[in-house]
Amino acid sequence: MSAQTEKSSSPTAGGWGSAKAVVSSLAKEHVLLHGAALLTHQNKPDGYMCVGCSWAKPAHPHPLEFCENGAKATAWDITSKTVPPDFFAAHTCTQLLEWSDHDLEKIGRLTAPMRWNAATDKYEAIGWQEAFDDIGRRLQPLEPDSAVFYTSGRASLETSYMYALFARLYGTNNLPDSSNMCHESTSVGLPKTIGVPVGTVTLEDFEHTDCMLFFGHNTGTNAPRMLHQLQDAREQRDVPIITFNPLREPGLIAFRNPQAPAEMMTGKKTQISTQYHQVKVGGDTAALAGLCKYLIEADDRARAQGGVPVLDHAFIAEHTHGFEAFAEAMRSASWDQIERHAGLTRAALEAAARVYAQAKAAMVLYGMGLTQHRNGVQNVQMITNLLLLRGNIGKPGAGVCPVRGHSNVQGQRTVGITEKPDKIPADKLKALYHFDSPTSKGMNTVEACEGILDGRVKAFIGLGGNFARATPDHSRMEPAWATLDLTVSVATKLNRSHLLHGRVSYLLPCLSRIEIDRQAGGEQAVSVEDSTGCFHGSKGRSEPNSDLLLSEPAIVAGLAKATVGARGNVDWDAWVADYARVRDAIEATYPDIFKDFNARMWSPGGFHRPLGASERRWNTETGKANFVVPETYDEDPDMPEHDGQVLRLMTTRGDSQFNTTIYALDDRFRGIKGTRKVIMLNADDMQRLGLAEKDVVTACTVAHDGYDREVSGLEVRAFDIPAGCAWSYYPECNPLIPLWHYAKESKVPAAKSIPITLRKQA
Ligand SMILES: Nc1nc2c(c(=O)[nH]1)N[C@H]1C(S)=C(S)[C@@H](COP(=O)(O)OP(=O)(O)OC[C@H]3O[C@@H](n4cnc5c(=O)[nH]c(N)nc54)[C@H](O)[C@@H]3O)O[C@H]1N2
Ligand SMILES: Nc1nc2c(c(=O)[nH]1)N[C@H]1C(S)=C(S)[C@@H](COP(=O)(O)OP(=O)(O)OC[C@H]3O[C@@H](n4cnc5c(=O)[nH]c(N)nc54)[C@H](O)[C@@H]3O)O[C@H]1N2
Ligand SMILES: [Mo]
Repeated sequence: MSAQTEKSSSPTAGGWGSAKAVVSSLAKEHVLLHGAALLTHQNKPDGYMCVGCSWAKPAHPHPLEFCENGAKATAWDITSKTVPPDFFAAHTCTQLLEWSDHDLEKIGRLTAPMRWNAATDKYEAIGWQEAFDDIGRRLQPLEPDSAVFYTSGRASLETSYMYALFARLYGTNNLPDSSNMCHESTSVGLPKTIGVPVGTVTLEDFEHTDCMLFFGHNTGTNAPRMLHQLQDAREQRDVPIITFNPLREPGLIAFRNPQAPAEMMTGKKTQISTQYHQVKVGGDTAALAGLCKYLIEADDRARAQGGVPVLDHAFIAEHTHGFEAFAEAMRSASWDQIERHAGLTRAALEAAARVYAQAKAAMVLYGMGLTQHRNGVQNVQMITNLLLLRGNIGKPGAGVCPVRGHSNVQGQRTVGITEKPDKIPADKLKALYHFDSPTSKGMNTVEACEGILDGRVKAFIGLGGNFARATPDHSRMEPAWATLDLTVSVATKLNRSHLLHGRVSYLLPCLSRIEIDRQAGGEQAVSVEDSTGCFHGSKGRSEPNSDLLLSEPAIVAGLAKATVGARGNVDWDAWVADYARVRDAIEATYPDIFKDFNARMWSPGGFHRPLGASERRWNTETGKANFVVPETYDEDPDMPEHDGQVLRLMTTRGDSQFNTTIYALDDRFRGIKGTRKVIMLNADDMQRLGLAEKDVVTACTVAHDGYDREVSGLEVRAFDIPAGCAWSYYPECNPLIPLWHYAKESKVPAAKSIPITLRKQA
């Protein structure tokens, strides 16, 4: 409950375990030597950008600028294992549905375009042109809004721009993406408060900050390269790091740099968090309110006594709107209420607030622990409230840092992947392509699921990802896929979404970003945007896995030509021959962001997009940065009052996975081995519920909507987690999330607070 300083016995991220894991991942994919050579180019200005996370790529990289999990992602992509058409000849889809997620992807890279044959229930090889033509013929007669064009956040800026244009020329804004399940609470929350949809922190800010606060991000597993910046800040300038997380995540506790020989030999490690607060799942609005209340009341006292103010009143007066109403709400919030909802003591929250109050420049970093809640948008806005109180936006060392997920998820939004027509420059599209971009709002991820259930959606195109597995409510959703007329998946590896197909289904295998992309105009490069708003070029360096693979831009162009023909006068072939032309088109569409795109994409460290908030220009309705009064401290309106039986379940990633891609069954940092069918509980809750270590239980969702949602076979483990909370893995527990259990405003599924009860299995 209270602030804790680090004990030396705690687990450590990095270290020998990490180095060993890199070697073993390469060996498992039979690419030990080739992989090791390739990794020296990962995240380098002349190399390829890691297909894992979206953390910033420094201008002066480490000799080896990759982490254990980035190396795993690379090994997984360049594996020498392949899935030829013979494999599909030997297995029906129904048979393959019995396989685990891990087993399906582990078999290797897809090698040839395939079409599902209803008579045999098998995927069979087909020529590319025949596939494109048939897909185009089937899409053409459909009502455009009955087709969905999903994107997972790995596709490059070039591919994403082409794909969004294709969907709009076809006539729909149905462009949901993985961001709808991820940082959409950020994309909705930040524009209203600070007038930008993305974070303001850059790598340089880490060198100037005096304080970092982390909320709901598992940095050691999900953005491990950031540990270098945290280690530097701790060691060189003793910067305090305050973490709010229900779990004591090893990466946020201590780090041993696996690429620093001295640290490896001497066992030296750096303490990362100086305070660690195990907030209750869903308790962040309350915890942040506690910090804000302390600051505002301390400021009231200081000013009454003629002391030094705690708040930045000059900033508040010049740059913000709504301060008085917010301050009043915080003054009237009771500590009782705050402590109960946050699961933290007033003393602990005050200890954190005092450190924040002393920092000249502070930043807040956060992840899915904040956004994937019913109050996810409000959580994000509480963060900007806290920052605004001390003028911590728009000065060096300060700002907000939503740590994005997929390696180009932020960039896709920047170049048009969005279901919201007001987020795209329709006038520019009209000038360039002579068409009226559709004006009705498209479907986001949850709405696409609803449309699949109620029959409005007839065709689903997936550019990467594993939609059926990543989304909620599996037992309701899975049977519905068979009712679609057409499903098309552009993918590198086989996954469950490909097996849950429509009446006609295609599987189109593509190059990975790590592979050399040869086109008529020579070897091509692509580009991505990282979490700090910097754009980078990326050039593949590995020989493609099969001669039949096409690049993603080539596949999108093939589909577009066959479907929308000459509409828009786009010379799709010229774009595929030379992606620099696509970048010219991106620049013409978004001239302020992508000025001199082709020239600047190779700048070391990337080139930064202009952000008004970073210069204290506020692109909001009030023309100022807005304080927002929280509507409620109640974590979750779907959560029944605690009656001792209902637990709040959060579902997260483990160390050996990238989203639905499961590399192995271990979660090394958290000490879980050989299984993902586990549920971690507080020991007191176990006792009260009559459960013992290793009991096997069925988790059941508490929702009174007529559907039974269960996941069985979960082994119980006692874990250091706040009372009333439970933790298990994504995607195994996705069947428990009702489709309607999502963040208000952003519709991000509330994967971090599922009300469940447990039933002991015989
Ligand atoms: N190796 C690897 N890297 C990845 C990914 C991967 O799967 N593997 N996925 C990528 C993607 S798409 C994304 S979005 C990011 C995800 O990276 P994260 O944002 O770290 O996502 P999760 O793994 O879901 O972990 C959420 C964290 O929030 C904490 N948490 C849960 N509930 C709460 C809460 O109510 N309050 C607070 N304060 N904390 C809470 C959990 O304990 C956990 O530490 O990582 C990206 N990078
Ligand atoms: N319960 C729960 N659910 C969640 C979450 C959670 O924390 N809890 N997190 C949510 C979040 S943050 C996200 S981002 C989503 C992720 O949802 P998605 O982005 O849809 O899922 P991924 O698992 O990242 O997709 C993996 C698949 O992408 C394909 N792929 C990999 N590389 C490439 C490539 O280069 N090109 C193409 N075309 N295909 C490729 C492979 O076939 C692989 O099987 O899941 C969400 N779902
Ligand atoms: Mo994500």
